[in-house]
Amino acid sequence: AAGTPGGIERTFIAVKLDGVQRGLVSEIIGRFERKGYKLVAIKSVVPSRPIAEAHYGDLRARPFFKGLVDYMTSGRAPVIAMVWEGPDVIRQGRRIIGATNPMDAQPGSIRGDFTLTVGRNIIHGSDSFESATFEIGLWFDPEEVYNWRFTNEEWVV
Ligand code: RTP
Repeated sequence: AAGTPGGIERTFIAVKLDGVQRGLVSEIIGRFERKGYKLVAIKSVVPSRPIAEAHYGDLRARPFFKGLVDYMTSGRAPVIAMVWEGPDVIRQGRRIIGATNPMDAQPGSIRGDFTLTVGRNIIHGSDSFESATFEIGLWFDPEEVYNWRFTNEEWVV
């Protein structure tokens, strides 16, 4: 059930513009696909200031907040916003991504393999059921999230 660890969940994952600039979109999507997760929404978007501020609302008091929002909204590249679905995808997604600070991110994780500094850590992933619900609703209209099923028959012919 939604919100039960180990149950089918949805999470909001975004390749940030530094990840787009570095050509890591397919690498990041590939890691979630190969793990077995299902891509139920994706779009390329330059977030408005209100969306970026709401997305990072819990960091409003932090000294890097304005710089972070300026960067996200700069339009130097879009953000690739996605919703991924599957068992435990919120916590597992955070493991696939790795720790926020690249010094703490394990090799084999996305940040461990590709990032050097916390301010350019290329990807975002929701950190709880509550933030996933909030972020999916913030970045996507309901009709942009498409419910589909894996099948290994119908596509062959
Ligand atoms: P995210 O939400 O992006 O997955 O990151 P997180 O939960 O692992 O980390 P959080 O503490 O929520 O920070 C959000 C994002 O803010 C930027 N940041 N910059 N310059 C700095 O010291 C600093 N600290 C954090 C990072 O882009 C981080 O992902």
